[in-house]
Amino acid sequence: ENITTIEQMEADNAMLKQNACAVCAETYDDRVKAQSPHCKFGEGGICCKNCSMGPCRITAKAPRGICGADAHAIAARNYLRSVAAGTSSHSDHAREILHVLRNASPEGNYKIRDEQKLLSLAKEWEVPTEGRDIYDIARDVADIGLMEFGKPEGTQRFVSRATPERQKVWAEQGILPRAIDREVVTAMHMTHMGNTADAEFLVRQGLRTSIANGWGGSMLGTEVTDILFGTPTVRTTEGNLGVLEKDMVNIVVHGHDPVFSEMVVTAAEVKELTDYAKTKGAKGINIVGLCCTANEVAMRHGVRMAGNFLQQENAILTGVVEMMCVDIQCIFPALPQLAECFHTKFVTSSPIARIPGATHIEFKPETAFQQAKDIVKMAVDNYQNREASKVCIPPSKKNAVVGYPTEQIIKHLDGVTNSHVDELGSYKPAIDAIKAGVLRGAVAIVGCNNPRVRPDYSHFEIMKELLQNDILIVATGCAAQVATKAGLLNYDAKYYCGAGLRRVCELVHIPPILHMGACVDISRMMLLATGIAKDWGVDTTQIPVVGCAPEWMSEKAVSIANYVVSTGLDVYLGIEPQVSGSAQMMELITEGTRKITGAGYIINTDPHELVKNILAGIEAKRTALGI
Ligand code: NFS
Ligand code: SF4
Repeated sequence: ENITTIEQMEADNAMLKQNACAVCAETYDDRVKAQSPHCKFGEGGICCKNCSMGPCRITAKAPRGICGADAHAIAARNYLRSVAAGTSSHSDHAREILHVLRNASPEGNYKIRDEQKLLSLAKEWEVPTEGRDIYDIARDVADIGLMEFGKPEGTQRFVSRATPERQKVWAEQGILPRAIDREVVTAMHMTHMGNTADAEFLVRQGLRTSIANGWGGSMLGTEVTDILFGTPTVRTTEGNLGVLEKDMVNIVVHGHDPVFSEMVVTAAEVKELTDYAKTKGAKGINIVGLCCTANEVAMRHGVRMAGNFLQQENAILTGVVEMMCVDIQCIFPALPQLAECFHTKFVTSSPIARIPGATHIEFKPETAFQQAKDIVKMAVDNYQNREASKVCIPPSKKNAVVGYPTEQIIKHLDGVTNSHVDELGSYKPAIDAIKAGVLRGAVAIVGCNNPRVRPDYSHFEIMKELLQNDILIVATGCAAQVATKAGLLNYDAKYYCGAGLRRVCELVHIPPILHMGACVDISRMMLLATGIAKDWGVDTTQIPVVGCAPEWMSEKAVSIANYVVSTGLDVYLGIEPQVSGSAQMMELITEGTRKITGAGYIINTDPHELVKNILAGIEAKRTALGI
């Protein structure tokens, strides 16, 4: 069996837990116990502290807050605030990168690596390119991109990339997003004490705010990251904690912003530093990634992936991490304290994510390369402090093939021997396979892992069953890393597929789970679904393609789920959104949005049941299309 089972992964975790106990370190599972049972009001979304007359909690005896807001208003307001926070996170991340693009120069630390992508975006935005310096064009493009955050009028530019039917739906429903900041601010305003109390309108603003993410901030983030650091291509790498090396200086980059991690990766390749590591008795420098940053650097450099969200403490618990350096998002504030139990240096780099106990080195684009070299040197200097008695590296790791943005997928489809010349550059070969039933459909599996359920298990079970049922999977974020750890992200995984999917994998030479990147790259998935729908001649809501987040946890995920629904794709959730204290909200997110966008959530905390729901949903789409 060329697969790592969940039981094996759990055995690794147990081994590391012993290491934690040996040094009296606390880990997330201890805190899960301390936090259980969770507060029912919070779980149901019916605690409001939006003003200081409260906090107000809704019970049978007290069905309204002091101002009179009911469970529906409170749950909907809290939910909208999550969408706003999630949209802010992805979009602020994108804005930082746009500033880097704006200041890129041939002599500076950041250069343009994908001129083609820059030129096509310039063309899309009608920026003159003829005879102009590429860096001047970049500045103009960046300025337009930055205006998407605060332009006084008009709607998001990337909306025009959606199917014509989608654009019409968004316009008719009044959910076309204006400037990104405007939608977030409107969401915050609407949820202020004494404003909207009608849940439906809060849900509508949630959709609009999320489109400003998926078809705004996130899409900008992905585009500009590709322009600066290169559009990803297919690469082979490895994943799981076994990528940490006993006799090398191990540096873990963790977070989301490639502006930071790209530089650290580049610095670790500098000969002067690798030589320096050797003078310290190490065989070299081993850079590995964690969480979405892992996806970013794996797709562009083949950097190996140490693991996903709930493995961040485990990485430190191996005792061989000389340094964990982080930028933004999904970073446990528990890490500096945990690092203190070992020799590990914990470095924060962003003013957005300051954590007590960390060494803070504020990363600046102007000095980035030098700073990255200093950071790497600091890690090398720390190698001698490693304590042999605390070392425990689980050997598990798997090969993985990563790097399938839409451009790569199209390229593979073009390679299908029997495709006609007029079908080049299109999704027609994939559509034909779906129409013929060789493929039943596709599922985008995304999101985090979450101790509310058996971590990684839901992902794993859902992926295996979908593959057996001839469903192609595209994956991003921490979900993609479950596939990596399991060994499902390589060509051999075709042996776990149904006959149809296996044939497609062989014909097109792809693994059955396509790694599309970080969570910010779920925008790529929206373009993939849109491309398929356009080439099919239908709207996105009609194609047998859906989204699934089996173990999501973050507010970013709430925003994502909303924009996927806005795009017309159903979203299957394995964790219940925190609105169950309101029957109206439960109805709105599962059924109500269908009347607005044609899609909604299907929620089931049992992964096997959720798979059944997905398969039924895909078959229903097929039937409606008459295939
Ligand atoms: Ni997505 Fe990436 Fe992972 Fe979840 Fe966090 S790393 S942006 S939010 S935990 S998938
Ligand atoms: Fe209570 Fe209303 Fe204030 Fe919320 S806004 S805390 S429900 S009084």
